[in-house]
Amino acid sequence: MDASLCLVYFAACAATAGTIALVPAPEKLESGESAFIFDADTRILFLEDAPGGEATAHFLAEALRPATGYSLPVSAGTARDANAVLLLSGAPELGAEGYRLSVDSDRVTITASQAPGLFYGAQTLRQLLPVAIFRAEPVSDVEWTVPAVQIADRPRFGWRGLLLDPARHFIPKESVKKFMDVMALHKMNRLQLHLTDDQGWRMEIKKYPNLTEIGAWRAETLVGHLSSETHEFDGTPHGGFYTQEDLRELVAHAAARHITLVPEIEMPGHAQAAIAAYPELGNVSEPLPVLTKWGVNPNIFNAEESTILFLQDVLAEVADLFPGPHIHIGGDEAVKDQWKSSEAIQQRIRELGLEDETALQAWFIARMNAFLKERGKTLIGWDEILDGGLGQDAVVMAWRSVEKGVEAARAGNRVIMAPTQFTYLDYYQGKVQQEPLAIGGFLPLERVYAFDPIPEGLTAEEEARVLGTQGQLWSEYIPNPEHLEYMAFPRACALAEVAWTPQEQRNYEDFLERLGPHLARLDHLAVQYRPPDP
Ligand code: TNX
Repeated sequence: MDASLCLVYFAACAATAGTIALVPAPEKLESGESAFIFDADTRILFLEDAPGGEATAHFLAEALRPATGYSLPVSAGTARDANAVLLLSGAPELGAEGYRLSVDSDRVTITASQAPGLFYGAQTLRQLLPVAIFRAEPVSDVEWTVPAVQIADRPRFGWRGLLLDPARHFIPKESVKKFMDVMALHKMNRLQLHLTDDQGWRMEIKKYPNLTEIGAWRAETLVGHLSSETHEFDGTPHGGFYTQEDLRELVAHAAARHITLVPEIEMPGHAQAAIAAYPELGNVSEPLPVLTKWGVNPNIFNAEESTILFLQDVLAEVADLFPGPHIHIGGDEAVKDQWKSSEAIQQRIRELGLEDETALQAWFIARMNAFLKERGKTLIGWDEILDGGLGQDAVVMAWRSVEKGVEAARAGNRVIMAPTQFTYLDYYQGKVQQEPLAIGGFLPLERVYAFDPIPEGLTAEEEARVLGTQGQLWSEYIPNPEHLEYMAFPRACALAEVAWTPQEQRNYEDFLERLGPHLARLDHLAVQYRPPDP
């Protein structure tokens, strides 16, 4: 072969297959021969009926501006013009979140039947460009080439989630926003905010100001691991909370990225910060401080009618503020010691004609379920809410095991698979001696990738109840946003692919190959990820 032809051939390869590194991988991709090149005259056009077309067009123009230096004009198009990105309505067979993306030398066309699909098509387009597109500063020596492709894509699961825990260590709202930006790049669409726990209450509640005036602040924090022999404390107050105004800002930021926030208010356990603020919610007479260390804790809410009403008032403010359909009420690790020894609780159990403390917890959850239902919301809880019986309308987040999720699906409940074994991103991701202090466990990148949220042995009907999966970033040992990013990425990149890409198409070796260029994107976005092991 002529040497110059060979060069052309390799250059073409580099422009097409060689540079395509999409995370998560799409359902179908075919590479073509040519390429589209963005220049300062490229226009972004939404044809009138494109769902959410105007918003996505602006999002795309903004996303491309910093690195290219171009202010690409956005307008409502009428014709399929050349040198343009076209956003169109169509492809209903790909569902609400699916899209079609086609690139030739004249134009890029993204087609979707609903707004999320169009947005995900735009995210894919960003990843088809040279990785330098993710830089924050203008880059002059790059040609903004998009290889010719035909993509038809849609997610495997509708719930592609991550959990942030600002209760243990507060996370400033700007960091939550950056986190959402990176989530959206991975087509993740649910962000659970663990807003309350023993160590802090993080959401302003207008009716009960002490929740944040007192409950959002702890005197100091444990130094080192909870399991260390002698406990030392740092002597530094820690706290913070989101005002309702802050939360509205986060809701808007999420909505613009097709992310639904899932607020979590813990009950009846993990309640010490709330009890510190309003002692009548607890079971003991002595006052309690906001907790300064970690672990499972005996101080839980009582089950008086006044406490139920208090918590329903809180949920009413939560329901008003967060537009999403789901509210998480925790339900995990509610140690029953205080309920067993409390005369008032025992009296209550008899009054309600219940069998025991487990039945009382189930009754407690059922009260919240009924309340949320009246407000058009669906209750979610950790898998302990199955204990003692649960309404079929509640969604179960299986965390203790996949088996708990199977149990829930068989009981007729919808399930989100969030088991420690595959999705606890607070666990160690390498050798303990070589990693910063973590809670324990071991969850390397490969193991996250190996997760299949649909376990063996379910009927088709039960499988359909598995809504998806979620990664947890519990923050006992995650003191700041940089460390949060270190724990989250690249494991969340793997989880995004678990949640999005058809199971039969997933391949770890192939993922690792794409991860190389993908991490260059995260570098440009200043994400402090953990470099994968060589
Ligand atoms: C268990 S997961 C908890 C959290 C901790 C986490 C640490 C769950 C529902 N409860 O309170 O932060 O373990 O890995």
